[in-house]
Amino acid sequence: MRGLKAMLWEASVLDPYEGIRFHGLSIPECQKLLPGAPGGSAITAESMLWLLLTGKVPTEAESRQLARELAEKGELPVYATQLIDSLPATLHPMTQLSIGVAALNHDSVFQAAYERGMQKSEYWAYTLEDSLNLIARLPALAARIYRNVYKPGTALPDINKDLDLVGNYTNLLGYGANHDLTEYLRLYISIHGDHEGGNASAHTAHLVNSTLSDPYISYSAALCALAGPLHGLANQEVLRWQLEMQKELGDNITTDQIKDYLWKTLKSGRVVPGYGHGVLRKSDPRFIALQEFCDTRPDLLASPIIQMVKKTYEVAPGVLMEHGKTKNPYPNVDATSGCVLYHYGLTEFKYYTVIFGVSRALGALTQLVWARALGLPLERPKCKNLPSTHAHGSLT
Ligand code: FCX
Repeated sequence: MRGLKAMLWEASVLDPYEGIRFHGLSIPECQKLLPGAPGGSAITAESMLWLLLTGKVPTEAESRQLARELAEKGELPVYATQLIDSLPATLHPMTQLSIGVAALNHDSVFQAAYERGMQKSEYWAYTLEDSLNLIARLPALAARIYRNVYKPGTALPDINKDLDLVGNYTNLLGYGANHDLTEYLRLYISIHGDHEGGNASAHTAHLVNSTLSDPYISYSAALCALAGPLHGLANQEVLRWQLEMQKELGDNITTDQIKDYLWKTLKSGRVVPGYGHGVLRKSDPRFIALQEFCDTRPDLLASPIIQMVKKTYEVAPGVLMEHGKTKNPYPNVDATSGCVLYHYGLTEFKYYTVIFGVSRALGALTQLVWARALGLPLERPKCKNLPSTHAHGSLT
């Protein structure tokens, strides 16, 4: 279905050469226009959520009002904490997130209203309420998973009503005192929020919700798509791959050594994680924005893992072009996103896609609201059959 326009998506457009635009705004334009948190300059999740949902740039006051509203709804119900605490710490954090999000449909107002017999014209309003409630609860859910898997026995703070969503999330993860990491996560979460509707996670939410499944179970399904290594799990895979390279070749690695390592990866039949894309045909502007974040901070510039990302970027496109398979030899956002987290001490890379999952909710859920407001139908594409499967016994 590549290139076949088969979905309606209100909030963003992905151009192969320009990259993502959110309601017409490029990432640098969003960085200029969308309000940050008090004491910070990175785009807040609330500002991006407002833009995605309404098509308008919020004022600072509007963004803060939304932050307060989300913080007030942010605590997890007891049944959800008990469920998450009962899961084995060895279960992948993405599976735990998908389970937790699905379970929150216990409180779905959409499902309750559907049972009462609501009108079709009311679908969007209940979808909106469920979506905002879910986005509000994601930091507490995602942080509880992190605590259970990596820091068992430590206390989780309450939600601070004066903080924005990402401020609370970083605080709950135990990194609230690290201003740079909080700002990085604000940028990360806002620019990962939406990437047009055809990506596997957003598309899954759209498909499942078209059956009138509520937003919780629709987004839980989307998280299962995000958990695949060709999609969101790539940010975990990039770090694993970079660390393996570092272990084999040391810190002062040369670009020639990286070239050899890239060929070794390709010749073993593996993909180079963080490179290539289904739509993009140039370096991902999200990758560029995260690199620019690194360029303004001396500690990140001096970090061996960030230097390795930069050196890899110098040679990987050439190697991938020579290899000749991928249509896009340039980096996508995953080529750098996890490495910055690693530098800041958030080293548990199996957790990284959970952060992506907190973010992608902004786009995937707001577009469910529009799909229901516009009365989009049940999605049911026609299939092409293989003639041979109709013949009796042809598959034996
Ligand atoms: N390394 C090696 N081979 C690659 C490659 C890479 N980074 N990217 C693409 N190829 C190969 C494909 O595997 C395919 O090989 P095949 O003909 O033997 O099946 C061929 O090149 C053509 O693929 P192409 O059309 O360019 O890419 P697709 O749309 O099929 O796939 C992804 C796009 C992103 C899945 C692919 O580039 C890839 O596997 N990249 C590495 C994983 C990754 O970084 N994923 C994250 C993507 C994104 F940012 C996100 O969703 O988060």
